[in-house]
Amino acid sequence: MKKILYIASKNPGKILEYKKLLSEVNCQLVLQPDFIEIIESGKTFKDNAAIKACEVSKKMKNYAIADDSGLCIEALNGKPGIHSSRYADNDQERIKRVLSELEGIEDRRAFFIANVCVASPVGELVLDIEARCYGNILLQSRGNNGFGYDPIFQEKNTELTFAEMTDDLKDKLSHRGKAASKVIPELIKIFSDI
Ligand code: ITT
Repeated sequence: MKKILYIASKNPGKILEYKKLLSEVNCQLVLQPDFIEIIESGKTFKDNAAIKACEVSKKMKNYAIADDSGLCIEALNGKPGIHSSRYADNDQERIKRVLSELEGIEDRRAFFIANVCVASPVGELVLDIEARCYGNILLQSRGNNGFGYDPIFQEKNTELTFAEMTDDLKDKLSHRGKAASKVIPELIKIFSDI
């Protein structure tokens, strides 16, 4: 029987991406049970990713993977940053808030960041990887794929928004995809030993 890896997340967009990204790891992916409520009390992406992975792994007595991610906008001094998921009530409102805060501002540089953590069945942090993807915030949304701020984030090299990319292209270029590509070889080792 395959060993279990919990995805410590309640974000459907992220979960979908992890199911695809982690398909080559020989494990059974299980979602974080609803009863686990985690307070993201950290001051950094790393703190929050570690809190999520460690709490779920300890409670479920299995390996767990979590990410804390967000959009950092230069002209807004890094906001929404670690508050990206709490910037307004839903994705549409969050996009509206960012666009209104950037109204009249020429410098649209931004990056997405993901801190991915894996914790062991006793709640010990075993992996911690950070990755970024650079781009610009558009004046209005473009594209229908993805989740969160994807429609307003234009990736620097392709000039496509994440919402205009195929899943495969987003996985190759995104903060989460880049972090996952570093985590996967380690996970393959962990899950081949047990
Ligand atoms: P979990 O903690 O349960 O995983 P969450 O949505 O609260 O879900 P975070 O605290 O890490 O997760 O917040 C990340 C937010 O940053 C997310 O809700 C989006 O608004 C935004 N975000 C992160 N990665 C993104 C991506 O690939 N595309 C668009 N928006 C993204």
